[in-house]
Amino acid sequence: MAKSTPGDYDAVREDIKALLHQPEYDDGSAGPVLVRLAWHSAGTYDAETDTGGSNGAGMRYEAEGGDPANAGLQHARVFLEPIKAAHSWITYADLWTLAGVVAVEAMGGPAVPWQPGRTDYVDDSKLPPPGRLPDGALGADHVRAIFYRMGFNDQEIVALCGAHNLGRCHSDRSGFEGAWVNNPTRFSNQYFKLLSGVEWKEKTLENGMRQFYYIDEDSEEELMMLPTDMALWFDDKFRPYVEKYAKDKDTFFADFSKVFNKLLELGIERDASGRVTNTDNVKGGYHS
Ligand code: ZEM
Repeated sequence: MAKSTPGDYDAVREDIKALLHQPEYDDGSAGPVLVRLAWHSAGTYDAETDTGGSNGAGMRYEAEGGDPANAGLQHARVFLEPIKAAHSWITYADLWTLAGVVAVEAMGGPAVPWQPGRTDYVDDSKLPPPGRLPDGALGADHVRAIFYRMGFNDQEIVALCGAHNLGRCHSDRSGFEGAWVNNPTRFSNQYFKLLSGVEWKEKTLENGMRQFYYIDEDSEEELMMLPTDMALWFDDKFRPYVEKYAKDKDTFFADFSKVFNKLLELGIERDASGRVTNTDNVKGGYHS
């Protein structure tokens, strides 16, 4: 990996793309876990207190990184270390979010607008408390409480959850097991097609976790849904968006691009030229 001039984000993008291929890792790709890293780095945002979010890369610290919801994301951070070593000028907060958007596009998804300027400066006594990320075992009320807190509406929630086209659950991380779709390294609207199109049955794993399953007729592969995924289908206000995205891949891609960018910008303040103005990242009360 060649060193780069500060600000050469294209060089960083190229190096991220080159590391996505990981023959020894899940489905041969680091892509899905990098998307999850970007999401969890930002998904702690609380609009009311203007705390959390991707600014500060707080997951480097035990207080945030040790949230059980973040189990397994050390793999994603380790994948990115050689990139940080070669391009030491990029902040972790920018690198983690950029890796997510590069991975989405490289796996066949939409281009997602991305702006740099996040800081790694964080007052570690003010890290977001554990419990700000969603719990897959719960239902629609919980999903709304978590995502409304960040400032998203129902349509945006459904679009964001379409990221479950990618990757899989690991019993040693979340306790859930399996992938949502047959080809979990290809970004598509297959998740919505399956959610709306086939019959899901509930089961309890040996570890006591409840999830939903469907045996794909062609591949005979068992696919899964979390209780929160099923909630998007059972809920009268979420369901129309699931149906729309199942039928219309282009609309899903356009909406996902917008909302993933919005997620990664939560808590980042910019001036008219796009420069980040809150690089001290110390305001707000994280203990409310
Ligand atoms: Zn996920 N997600 N997620 N998610 N997620 C998992 C995996 C992945 C929820 C959730 O509990 C889980 C969003 C929303 C929500 C990804 C992206 C995005 C796993 C499995 C769980 C349990 C973890 C494991 O065991 O490794 C819940 C409850 C959500 C909302 C209600 C949003 C929004 C995402 C991005 C925009 C991705 C890519 C994965 C796959 C990770 C991997 O390692 O393969």
